[in-house]
Amino acid sequence: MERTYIMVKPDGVERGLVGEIIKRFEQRGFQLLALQLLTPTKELLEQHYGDLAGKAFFPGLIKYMLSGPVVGMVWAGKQVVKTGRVMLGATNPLDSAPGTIRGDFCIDVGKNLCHGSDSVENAEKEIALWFPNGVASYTRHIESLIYE
Ligand code: 3AN
Repeated sequence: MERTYIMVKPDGVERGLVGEIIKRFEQRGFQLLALQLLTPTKELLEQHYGDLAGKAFFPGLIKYMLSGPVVGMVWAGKQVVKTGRVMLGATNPLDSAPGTIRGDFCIDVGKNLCHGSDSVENAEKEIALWFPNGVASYTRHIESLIYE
């Protein structure tokens, strides 16, 4: 089953939106495989955002992400990478549709609450980076209520 890495950023944790974000993925029918609260190191964030290193906003992004703990999660399900990003909304919350997490809860791109992997390949890389001890799988007994 496809997996994705979803992360509630420091603003989302401080604002008490962790439960709301988990709720949306649970309600949709995706399966929670891993969950952790941690304050990331600069090195971990520089690896995670490696492809943005040349951007003018990069130092500000790292500072923001170091401002407090984040909640990292692995979710599994059919097309969870693509659907997860639809559920988060556009990167710039001003372009995020109402009904999406960003479209419902934030305004500025530099405080956009959450992260979701942008491809299946990057999802697996991010899961390995944030959960270096591995992620277990388990059988759910409700699959027939969610998938045809
Ligand atoms: P996404 O998080 O939607 O995959 P990316 O990978 O382009 O978007 O950007 C990663 C993060 O960098 C965003 N979530 C946001 O926090 C920050 N970011 C992206 N673009 C900007 C920007 N123009 N100004 C400030 N921060 C930005």
